[in-house]
Amino acid sequence: MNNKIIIGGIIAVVVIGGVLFFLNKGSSTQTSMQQHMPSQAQTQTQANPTTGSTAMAKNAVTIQNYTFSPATLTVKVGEKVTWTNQDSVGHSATADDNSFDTGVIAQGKSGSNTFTKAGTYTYHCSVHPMMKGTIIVQ
Ligand SMILES: [Cu+2]
Repeated sequence: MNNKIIIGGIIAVVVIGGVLFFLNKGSSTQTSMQQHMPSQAQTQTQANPTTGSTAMAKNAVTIQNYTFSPATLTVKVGEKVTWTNQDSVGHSATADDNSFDTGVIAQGKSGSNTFTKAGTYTYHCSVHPMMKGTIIVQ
């Protein structure tokens, strides 16, 4: 009799454990989806509704060794430019005419701006004003 109770208890623990494992898997998937939410909210405050790896690959400027690379980038009207900081110090991409400002971007992070008007936009880093770059919007 006691053995049956113990075996029944073990089976119950295994079944409950299995259910909890799958529930946990489900919630961790949800968590990874939710992690995209803050970046979207952040982007919206910067008036850039679109995010995504495809957009990042295109029109990407890398900030490394206190340099914007490429220093001059040509894009089309309506396109988004993404700056990714590879330096351990923070940098920004700030328009000389203040028409856009990514804010200070930490190491490994990105900032972006969508250019809706044609023109030549010279910009600099607000932390290190000697860092300069140009976006040409056609
Ligand atoms: Cu800088």
